[in-house]
Amino acid sequence: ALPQLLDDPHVEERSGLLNMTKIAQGGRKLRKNWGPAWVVLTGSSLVFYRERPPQSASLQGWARAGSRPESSVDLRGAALASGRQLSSRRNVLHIRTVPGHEFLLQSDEETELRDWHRALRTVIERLDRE
Ligand code: I3S
Repeated sequence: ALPQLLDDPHVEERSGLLNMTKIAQGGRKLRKNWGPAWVVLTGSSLVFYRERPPQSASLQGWARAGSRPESSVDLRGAALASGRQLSSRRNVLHIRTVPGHEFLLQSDEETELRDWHRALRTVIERLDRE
């Protein structure tokens, strides 16, 4: 069952609390609006929740209990880069998806953001090979 589990695009790869702002929607520039988000990386997408799930709940249980993501994006073909030029904040990542949705992710913890960078790159490269 393990290989099947690893292939499931909905399996969670990583989750955590990050600062996030959208900067473009469908290629149209948006005004920044930084705020905390609970971010979940699955095998194929990045999902944003307004708040973190209770420690006790599985993501599935939480979703069944009625919690809906604020937004989610398909990572297939997405571009990942440093957001250094796009923000005065430190430790910023820039993601642009194929439909032209762009956002920045930021953490005050350098290692935390580096781990997110690595996890996102792994997922995006895996999707590129499919
Ligand atoms: O890229 P910008 O325009 O310098 O981003 C800053 C602004 O969006 C600012 O909001 P207003 O211009 O709407 O007041 C935000 O408060 C800042 O956080 C933005 O810059 P950083 O460097 O934090 O991404």
